[in-house]
Amino acid sequence: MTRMPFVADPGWLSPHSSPRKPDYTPPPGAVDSHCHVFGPGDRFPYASERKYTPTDAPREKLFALRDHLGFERNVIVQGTCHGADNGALVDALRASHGRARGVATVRRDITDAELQALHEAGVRGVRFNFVRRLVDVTPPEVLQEIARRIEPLGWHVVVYFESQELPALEPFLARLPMTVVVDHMGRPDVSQPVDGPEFERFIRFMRDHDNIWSKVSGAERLSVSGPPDYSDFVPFARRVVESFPDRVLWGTDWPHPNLKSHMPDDGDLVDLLPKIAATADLQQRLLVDNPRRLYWAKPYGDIPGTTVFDAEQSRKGYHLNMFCMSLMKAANRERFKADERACLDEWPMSEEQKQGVLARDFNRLIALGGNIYFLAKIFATDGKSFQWAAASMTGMSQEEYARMMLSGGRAYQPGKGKGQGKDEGGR
Ligand code: 0GY
Repeated sequence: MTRMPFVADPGWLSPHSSPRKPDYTPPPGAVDSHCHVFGPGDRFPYASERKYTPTDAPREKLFALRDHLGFERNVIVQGTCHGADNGALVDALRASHGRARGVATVRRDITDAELQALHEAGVRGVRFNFVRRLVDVTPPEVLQEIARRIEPLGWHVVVYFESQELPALEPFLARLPMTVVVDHMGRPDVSQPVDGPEFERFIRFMRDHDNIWSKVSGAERLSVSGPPDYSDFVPFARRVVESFPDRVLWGTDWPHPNLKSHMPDDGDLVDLLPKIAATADLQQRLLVDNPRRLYWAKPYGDIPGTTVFDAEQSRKGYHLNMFCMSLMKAANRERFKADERACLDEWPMSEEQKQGVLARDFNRLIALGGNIYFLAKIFATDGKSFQWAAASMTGMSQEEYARMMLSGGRAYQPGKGKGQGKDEGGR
C-alpha cells in the first residue's frame, strides 16, 4: 500500500541546510541532550492527533549534525508530531550504536514488555507535555500512573510547560519520586530582568526541590534580541548553570520545530556555550558529566577501584590496545624504544592515551579504554613484571606491594579510607 505523502504546514521552517562549524569545541564525550527526529513520514507516519506537520528530519541528518558540531552523543526527545508512536525514535536509537538515548511518550496502557523493549533500545525517560498548542493535556492522575510504571526502570521525567503554568504544576512535579528535567528553563520571558519575579520563581522551584533539573536550551525560541548572539537569553541560562551546575543539560533542539521568526544556525547556538558555562569545569558538567549520569549510568559504574572492560571501554581503547599488541613483535619493540613518540604517532590514539603511555600511567590508560592484559606488553617491553606494574598503580614500591600481598593482601577496615588496609605495605 502506498501512503499519501505528508505535506509540511504552510510557512514551516526547515532546519538550516549548512550550519557553520562552531568556534567553540565541546569537551570529548559531549552530549546534545535535546533534539528530535521527525519521520521520514513515509516510513514513520506522523500521528493523527498531531498539532503540526513538519518537514522530515531523519536520523542521518541528526547524526551528521552531531559530528559536524563536535558532539559525541545525542538525547533524542519524542516530538509531539509522532504522538505516542515511538517508532522513529527507537529506529534512531538502534542506528546510533549506543551513542543516543531517548525520551519517549507513552500512554497509561503500555505493557511492561513494551516498556522493557523501549529500555533495551535506549529509552531512559518519558516526556510530559503541558504546552497546549502542542498537545491535548493529559490528566495528572494518568501521568502519576505512568510515573509509577516507569520508576522501577530507573527512568526520569522530562516536562515542557510555559512559565505561567509553574505555580499550578509545582506540587505535582515536586512530588514525583524521580528526577524531573524541565525543558528550556520553563520558557521564561527573557525581556524581563534575570532577577525579576518570574525567573526568581523558577530558581526557587529548583532550589526547593533537588529532584528538579533544567535544560538551559531554547535560545532561538526565547530570545527577543535574536541571532547570532541571543544576548538576552544568555544571563538566564548562565544563572541556572552557576546556581545548579550538577542539574543542568543543554541541547540544540534540532530541527527546531515551530519557529516562526528565523531558523538558527546551529553553529551560533554552540558558540553560546562558553558564555552560558564560563569555565571548563562548568562545561564538562553541563555537556558530559550530567547527561552521562542521567542517560548512560552503568549498573556496575560504582564498584570501587574497578573499571569494567565493557563494549564502550573496548571501543574507546581499540587503537591503544592494538598498539600494545603490536609490541608482541621484536621489530616493533625496537622501533618503540628508539623513538616512543614517533611510534605512538603512527596510531590514531587520542593525545591523552599517548601521554598515558609515555608516562606509563596504567590507571589512566585503563580509564581511557586500555585493558591490563594488553597494557602488559608495554611494561614487558620495559623489562618489568606484573608485580612492578601493580605496585606502580597503587603508589607503593614493588617491595612494599610484595610484602602486602604475601601477608594476605589488602584488607578492608570499616571507617578507614581507601588504601588503609591493616596489612598494607606491612607498615
Ligand atoms: C521543542 C519545542 C517545541 C516542540 C516540541 O515535541 C514538540 O513538538 O517539543 C515547541 O514547539 O516549542 O523543544 O522542540
